[in-house]
Amino acid sequence: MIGNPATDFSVALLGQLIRRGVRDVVVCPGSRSQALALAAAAFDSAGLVRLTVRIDERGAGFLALGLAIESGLPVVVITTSGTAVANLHPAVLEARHSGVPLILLTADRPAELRGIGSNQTTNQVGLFGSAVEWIRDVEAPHDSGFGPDYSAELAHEAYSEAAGHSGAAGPVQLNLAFREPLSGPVTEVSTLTPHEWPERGAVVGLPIDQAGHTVVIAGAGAGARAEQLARSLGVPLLAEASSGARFGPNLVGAYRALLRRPEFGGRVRRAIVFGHPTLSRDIPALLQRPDVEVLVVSGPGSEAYNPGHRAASISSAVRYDGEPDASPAGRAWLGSWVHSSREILSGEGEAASAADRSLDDRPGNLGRQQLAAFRETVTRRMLAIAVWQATWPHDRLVLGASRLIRAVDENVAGKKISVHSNRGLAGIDGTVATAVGIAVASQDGDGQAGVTRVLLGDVTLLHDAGSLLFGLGERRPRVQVIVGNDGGGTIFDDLEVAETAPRDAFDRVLYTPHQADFSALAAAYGWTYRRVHNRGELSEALSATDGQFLIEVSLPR
Ligand SMILES: Cc1ncc(C[n+]2csc(CCOP(=O)(O)OP(=O)(O)O)c2C)c(N)n1
Ligand SMILES: [Mg+2]
Repeated sequence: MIGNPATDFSVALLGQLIRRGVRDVVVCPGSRSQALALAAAAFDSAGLVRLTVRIDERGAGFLALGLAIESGLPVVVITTSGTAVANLHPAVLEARHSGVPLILLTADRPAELRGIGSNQTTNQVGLFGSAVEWIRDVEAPHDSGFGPDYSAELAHEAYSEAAGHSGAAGPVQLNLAFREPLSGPVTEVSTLTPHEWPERGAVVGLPIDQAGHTVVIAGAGAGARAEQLARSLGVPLLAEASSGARFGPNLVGAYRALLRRPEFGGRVRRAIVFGHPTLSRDIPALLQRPDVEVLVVSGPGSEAYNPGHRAASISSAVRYDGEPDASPAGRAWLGSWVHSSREILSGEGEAASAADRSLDDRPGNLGRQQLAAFRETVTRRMLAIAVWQATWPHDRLVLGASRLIRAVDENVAGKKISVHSNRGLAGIDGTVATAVGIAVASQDGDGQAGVTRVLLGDVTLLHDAGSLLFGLGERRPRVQVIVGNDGGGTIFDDLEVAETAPRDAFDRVLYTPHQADFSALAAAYGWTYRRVHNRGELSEALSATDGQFLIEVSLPR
C-alpha cells in the first residue's frame, strides 16, 4: 500500500535516527513540519523516544541543548519554515562553540514554491552559516519514494556529523521540503534494531615527563579528566566552578587571588589547559606570559582555547604514566597553593554551617551567634555559597552568565557535583530552557535524581521568561530558579565605562533598569514563588526540592 509520502519519509527518517542513538526529540508546532511532528508523537507513544513540545523555537533550541548536554547524545529539533528556523540560531551558535550535538530538522517549501514570494518562505539553506557542521537540503518526498536506503543514509550522515565521529561534535541541519498533502496517518512505528557504531580509535597522548612548577587549568567543558591529571602529576588544579573539575585534593578554588601573587602565579612555568576558561582575566594573562609553556588539551568545541596563539602543543588528550611529583619541592609547590586557597575561602563556609546548625536546632535554644547568622541579609557571596552547598551529586546546577557565576567561582570550595553554564558564547539567553532540558534528561529514569537549580540574574531570567512555560501534558521536572534581583544588569558597573559615561545614559542603555514583578511572573506560569531576605529563609527555600520553584533574592546594586 502506498501511504502519504511526507509521513512515510518522516517515519523512516526518524526511525533511522532513533536506531542510531537519538533518544530525545523536541517539537515546535507548525503546518509544514506536521508529518515530522506526528511521526515523533507516534514514536513517543510507542516508548521509542522521549518527546518534548515547546511553542517558542528559541527556547526549544536551548532546551534541546540542555537535553544533549545531560544525555551526551544528539538531540533532534523539529520546526516549521520561516522565522521559526531563525529562532534556533542562538542555541545553534552556543552548541557550535561548546561542541554539543543537535540535529535540526527544518521543514521547508519544495523547490517550485521557493523564490516566488510564497508565504513563510525564505532561504533556509545557509541561514546558520558556518554555525552548522553539516547541512543537506532534501527535496520533497514524492509518490515514487526515495528508495529504501535514502533515509538511512541521511540519518547516518547527520548523526555521525553531529556526534563528531569525524571532527568536532555540534549542530547539523537537515532542511526538508514537503509538498501537499503534508501528512497522512502514521500506520506503524516499530522497534528498530539498534545500529552498532564502530569503536572510536584511541587518542594519542602527549607525554609529560616531569611536573616542575606546573599548574593544570580547567575551564568550561574540561571535565573530570583535568582533575585526574592534576592528581597524577601532583600539581595544583585551577578549576572554574562550571568546569566539571572543581573538586579533589589538588583543587585551588581561590586561583584568581593566588595567580596575582608573585610567589604563586609568578612562579608558574607550565600550564596545561583543559576546556574553555572564561571567568577571569588572570588565566588568559598567565597563558600569554613568555615564561610560561602552554599545553592545550582541546575541549569538545570546534575552537581550541589558545590566547595569544602561544600554545606549544594542542592535543585531544594527555596521558601521564609516571608517579605524582613527590620531591620536597614538588610537594611544597602543591601544598602551598592548596593550603593558601583553603585559607582564603574558609570564612563564609563557617558562617553558613553555623546557620545550618541553627536551622536543625529550631525551635530549641538558638545560640546568639547562630541566630545572628540566621538573620543576616543575603549577599551575593552568601547566595553563591548557599546554592553550592545545597547541591549534591544527584542534583544539577546551572549558572547563568553575568555576576553570580563569578561570585560562585570566586567563593566556593571543592565538591564533585554536576555544574553547567553556557560558556560557548556566554549569552544571557536560553538559561532557563537549558536548565529545564538538563532537568528533564537527568530526572527521567531510575528515580535517584534530585533537583536542578538555576542561579541567575534578573535580566537573564527576564530574557528567557517564556521558558517558564510548560504546556499541558508536558513533563514538569523538579527545578528551582534562583534569581538574584538587583534591578538590572549590574555587571556593567564594574567596567571602566561606569566611571566615565553620564550616569543617566549609562543606566538606560547598560544597566537597563526594570521593576518586573517576579511573583506575578511565577503565578502566570504556575510556579511556586518565594521571596527570601535572610540566610535562614534562603536555606529553607533551597531545601524545598519539589515542583517548580522560583526563589527571588533582592541584592544591592
Ligand atoms: C544574549 C546576550 N545579550 C546581551 C549580553 C550582554 N550581557 C551580559 S551580562 C548582561 C546583564 C545581565 O544582567 P543580570 O542577569 O541581571 O545579571 P547581573 O549582572 O545584574 O548580576 C548583559 C545584557 C549577553 N551576554 N548575551
Ligand atoms: Mg541583575
